[in-house]
Amino acid sequence: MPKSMFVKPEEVRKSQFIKIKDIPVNQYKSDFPQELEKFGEKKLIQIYYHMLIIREFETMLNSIKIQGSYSGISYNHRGPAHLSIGQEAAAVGQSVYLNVNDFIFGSHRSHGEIIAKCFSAIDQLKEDELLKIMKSYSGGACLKVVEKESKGSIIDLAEDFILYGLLAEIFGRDNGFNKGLGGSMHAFFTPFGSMPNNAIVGGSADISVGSALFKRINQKPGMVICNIGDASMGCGPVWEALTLASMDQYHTLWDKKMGGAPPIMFNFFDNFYGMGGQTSGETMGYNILARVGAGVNPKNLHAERIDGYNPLAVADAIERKKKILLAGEGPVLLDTITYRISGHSPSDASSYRTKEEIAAWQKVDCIKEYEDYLKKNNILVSDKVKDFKGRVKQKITKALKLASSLEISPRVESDFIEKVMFSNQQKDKMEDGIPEVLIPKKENSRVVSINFKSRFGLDKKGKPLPKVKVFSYRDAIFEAMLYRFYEDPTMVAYGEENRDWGGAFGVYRGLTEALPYHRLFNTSISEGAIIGSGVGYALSGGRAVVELMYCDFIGRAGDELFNQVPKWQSMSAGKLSMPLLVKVSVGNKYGAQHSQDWSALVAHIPGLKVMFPATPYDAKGMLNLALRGTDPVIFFESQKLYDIGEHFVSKGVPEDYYEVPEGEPVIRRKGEDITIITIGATLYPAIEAANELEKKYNVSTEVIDLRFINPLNYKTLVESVKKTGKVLIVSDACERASFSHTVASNISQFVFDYLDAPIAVIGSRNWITPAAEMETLFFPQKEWIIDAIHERLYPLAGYQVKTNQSMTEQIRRNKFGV
Ligand SMILES: Cc1ncc(C[n+]2csc(CCOP(=O)(O)OP(=O)(O)O)c2C)c(N)n1
Ligand SMILES: [Mg+2]
Repeated sequence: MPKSMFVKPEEVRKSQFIKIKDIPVNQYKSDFPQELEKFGEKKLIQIYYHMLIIREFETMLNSIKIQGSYSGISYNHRGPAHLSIGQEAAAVGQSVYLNVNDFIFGSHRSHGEIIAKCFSAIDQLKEDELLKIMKSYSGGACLKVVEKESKGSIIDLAEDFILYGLLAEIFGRDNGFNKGLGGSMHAFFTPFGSMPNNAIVGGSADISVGSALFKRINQKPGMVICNIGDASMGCGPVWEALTLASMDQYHTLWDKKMGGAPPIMFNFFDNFYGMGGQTSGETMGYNILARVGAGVNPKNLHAERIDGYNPLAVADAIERKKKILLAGEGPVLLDTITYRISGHSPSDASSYRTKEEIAAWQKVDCIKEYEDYLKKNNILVSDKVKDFKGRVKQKITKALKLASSLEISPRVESDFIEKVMFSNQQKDKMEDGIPEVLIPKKENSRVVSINFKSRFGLDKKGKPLPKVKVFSYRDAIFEAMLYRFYEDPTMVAYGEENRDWGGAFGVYRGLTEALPYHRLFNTSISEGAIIGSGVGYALSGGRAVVELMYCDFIGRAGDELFNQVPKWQSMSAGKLSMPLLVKVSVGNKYGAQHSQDWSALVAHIPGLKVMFPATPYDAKGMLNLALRGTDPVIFFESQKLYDIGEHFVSKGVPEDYYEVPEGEPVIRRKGEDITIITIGATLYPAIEAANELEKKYNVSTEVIDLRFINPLNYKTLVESVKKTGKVLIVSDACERASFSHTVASNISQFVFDYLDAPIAVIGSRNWITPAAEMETLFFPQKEWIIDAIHERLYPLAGYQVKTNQSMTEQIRRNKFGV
């Protein structure tokens, strides 16, 4: 809690009632003369036309999925198609008042939203702007295909471009918006403000908040809409996103000039169903979804239920809410009721609803009702309707013809995916500009105190210097953070206790005095949204450092870490980059839920870079490397190391900027007989073991600190093993399925012929972490390393084991799962 805000007992203990304001439900009143004046005839007709396009696009896909053909063209689409037949008015009405700078994120059911947003942009942009976008997108490949077939205007061409690009994406083709790597549920087209759509229910919520934070913090124009379904209101990350988006601090603590809260609208396309679960009445308790707004902030999130079967009611709401958002008074919640006539997916037999219910909604079909409305008011005539329908059918048929042909629309080369797993760029700053800071670096109190510290951690006799005198691992991280904050104007850091507290474990102490609130802030205890919003911030163009405090809290941000952070660069075929650093700290002393090294979990996920420095030199050099890159990095720290000084680089930790070469393990101690590979803090017991082996048994041990988990160059390891033939790998992670086993398995395969014995893996016991006083039973100790070497690799003359590290014991432990 900032000291500037006083929690007054007499205030908070006062007796009172919370008054909740009314939440409007379907308050829009149709008034044609007014609507005509407001939208103009052309726009009113465009709305109709855009709805028809979406309906036909989805009808075509339905026909392809169910019958294998449409309009005489046969095609077998093996992938998904979550259709939005019935929901067109909600999508088209939404985009009427959005421009290219306004972003929409969506769900698995977003073909309609993509088309609506892009067609609206086409109507707004000038012809030369449209051409420029189409010519530059994927080197003009998509344009070349549609150009051949299009004889109409630039607008006509741009419409074909969108329909073809989207369909090619759905069919997994090189000319798709994301070269077919996104597919139906993840298609998007950023030049028109159509941002990533997410196959994880509610997945877009926190990402959208991050994108809105990017706009607010970097003073970018426009707003952000998060389109999600009514059932996603049951998802934890959605609640976390609502919380993060409505933190008081945007008004109480952030500089007024920033403009208030992030401009985010949570728009729930409320079709009353999840897949088969009925939200209101069965799986949720909100009765009317908009009610939820009342629970989040005193403004009820400006919540409203609106009639998403009337495109003009939707457009009206967006126009009103946009003003609120741009004025920094958001967030906004919209409960946009709609109905999907189509099944959840083409295989859905609609066993959970009656034919009568579907028929009742078909009777008030949003396109038919709107068509009748325009006809009644003499804006549309039957002949024109026929023309439109003919044109629409022709356009969709053309898109299908082009996208279904493997000759016209091939797939990407087989090695393409590998090329886009990482962006691998180096950028000092994500955008030009002067970073906003509060004081010159040299005036920072921590910088001043660091000046009095020794940048090497050992005295002349090789003994560690007292902690207060030494430049520590913690200081190293601080220096790298401070450096990049003063270089990259887009860089922000946030998480729990990031500001006044000094960051988890005091690592950020000194940053608060250096940075304004909008660059360094505390968040709600919302691990999912902390990481997810980091994804949105990074893919919108900024650099973010987000923090999980303890590694154990990875579980709370599972989807974000496993599905969102790693995948958007490659699912966008490299069109998005992800300069996002996730800091996680491996604990000890705090027992079973605060002491786990889960490096293996993230090592398993393609698309993440994973680093684990064990020394101050590496902590600074690796963080420097990560903070100049454009890829997502999971940066492990160990609480056993925060106070430690530099023991290995005798010149100490440089004051100047430097980077550690990516993926390269480092030899900490040279040796000839045995190789010990360490991950994280086990470097230190390994060095102790190596010293003892040398001194007492004349065994020469090479100790290699892995420091990188992914990417990882095996060259140094392989060379060492070729020399010694004996390997032990040790880390603080529980032994079973640890990353050490991956390294062991790889080395065994790479240099099997050189090995004298099977590789020994030592990890923490496959237990809960016990109390601090009992931790030596759990974490690998020097003795375990020597015992394992004696038992499995290199019998030591006259040695008596202290623990049982034998193979028989390993077999026993496995048998009992411990
Ligand atoms: C986290 C997660 N859980 C479950 C699913 C499977 N699933 C896909 S769509 C869906 C229903 C979503 O309902 P809603 O959010 O209302 O969107 P709608 O499908 O109605 O558009 C479910 C359960 C998923 N994709 N992600
Ligand atoms: Mg739904």
